[in-house]
Amino acid sequence: MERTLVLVKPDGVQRGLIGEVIARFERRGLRLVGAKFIQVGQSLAETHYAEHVGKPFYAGLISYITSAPVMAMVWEGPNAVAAVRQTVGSTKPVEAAPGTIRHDYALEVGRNLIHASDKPETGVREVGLWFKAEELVDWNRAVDAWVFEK
Ligand code: DAT
Ligand code: MG
Repeated sequence: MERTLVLVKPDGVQRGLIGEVIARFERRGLRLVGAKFIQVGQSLAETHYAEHVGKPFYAGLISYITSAPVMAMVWEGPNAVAAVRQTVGSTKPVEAAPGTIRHDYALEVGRNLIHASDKPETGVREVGLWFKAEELVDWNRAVDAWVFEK
């Protein structure tokens, strides 16, 4: 089953939106397999955002993600990466489709509430970066057969 990393970023935590984000993924049918509430250090932030080194917004991005606690989660399901990105919405909140999290709760790209892995390979890398194997739970829900076709 495909897995994806989701972070409720510091603005989402401060604004009391952790529950709202979780509720949307639960309703979508995705299965939670790991979660932790952490203060992100410099080194994890830099490794996570390595692809953005050198960009004009890089310094602001690192200070934003390390500025207050984040809620880190792993969600799984068929096409979990694409499904979560769709529910999250476009990077710039004013370009995000109505009904997406970024549209409904954000205005600025530098305060866009949430991170989600962008490709299945990124999901594998990011889940491995943020979670130890023993922090992830393999489990079955009673409703799985009504959400997952196979
Ligand atoms: P996403 O978070 O949708 O995967 P990304 O990986 O391109 O977007 O960028 C990571 C974060 O960096 C993004 O959530 C917000 C910030 N960012 C991206 N492009 C930006 C820009 N043009 N100006 C300011 N911040 C930006
Ligand atoms: Mg990204």
